[in-house]
Amino acid sequence: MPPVFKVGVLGVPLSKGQPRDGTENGPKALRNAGIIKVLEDLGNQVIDHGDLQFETIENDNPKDKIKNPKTVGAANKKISDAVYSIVKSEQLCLTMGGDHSMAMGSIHGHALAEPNIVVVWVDAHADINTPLTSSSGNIHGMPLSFVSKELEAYVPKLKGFEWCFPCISVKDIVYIGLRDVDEGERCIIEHFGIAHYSMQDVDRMGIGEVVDKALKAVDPTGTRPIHLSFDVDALDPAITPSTGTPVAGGLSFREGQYIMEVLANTGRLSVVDIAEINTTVGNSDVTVKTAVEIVKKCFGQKRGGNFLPSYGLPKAN
Ligand code: 5AB
Ligand code: MN
Ligand code: MN
Ligand code: MN
Repeated sequence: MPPVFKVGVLGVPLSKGQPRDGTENGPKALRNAGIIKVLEDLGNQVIDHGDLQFETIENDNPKDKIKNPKTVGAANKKISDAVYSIVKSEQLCLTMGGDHSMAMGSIHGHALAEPNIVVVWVDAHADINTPLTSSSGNIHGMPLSFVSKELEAYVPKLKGFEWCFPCISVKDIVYIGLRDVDEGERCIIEHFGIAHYSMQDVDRMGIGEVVDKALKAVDPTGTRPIHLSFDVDALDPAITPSTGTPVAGGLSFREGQYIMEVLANTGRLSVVDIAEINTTVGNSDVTVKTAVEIVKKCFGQKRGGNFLPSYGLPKAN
């Protein structure tokens, strides 16, 4: 029988962490694709918390290079509060983004509610630029630097982020799917010894060994709550073309599903972010369809088949 979860769904229509319009439509696109019913049909109890509403703060000028700091800071404070209360009420939280700056609030809220989390970051990118290493100034490439204790001394205090104190250790992070990492990010990964499995590792070891090693690296005892932050650009652009920063040579559909099935099987998933769908980049149907299939695997759907507790095996007479 499949595991059955109490799922709290939260829409996070955020786009100001990156330069393009369109990521704010992610939650609507997933809802229109029937995500709530899909989760319910797997036997889960779904509590829909609706979509957060974000303000665009006026005169939100760049601070040094950092773009939209007050708007992104205020939005992430709301995300943190919402995720905190969903986790506290013992729901497995699905946050539907939204650009990936959302993970700052999501991890923050999660860590406040569950101080012992590990973060599995599935992405082509490392998203650990500091405001000083970033060459784009886009906050969706920085969320992990704001929440990591070891990086506190490297992240300048910015207006709008006063609420965001570092709440995880870089030792609690593991990456899967990396293939576009900036110089400063690579330096951070090596300097602090952050666990990481790039596409080269996936090619060499296969996804089975990568996922085993990744989980052992951050949680050898297999006991800690898991925060999964899944950027759709981790997958190959052939299956998720509608995203702002696509990188060729990504995870296959099967590799993506495999990661999700294994994480669901741990029984320790506690928050799942799905980020960076951009409906205005090309025709988003394929991307949304892929995202729904991948998300399903986190919430109990198994490729080997499922049946609900209510299923009665028909007798011949
Ligand atoms: B995404 C880049 N490293 O900092 C930067 O899509 C890209 O959330 C960030 O992973 C990509 O701007 C952020 C060049
Ligand atoms: Mn990415
Ligand atoms: Mn990302
Ligand atoms: Mn992106």
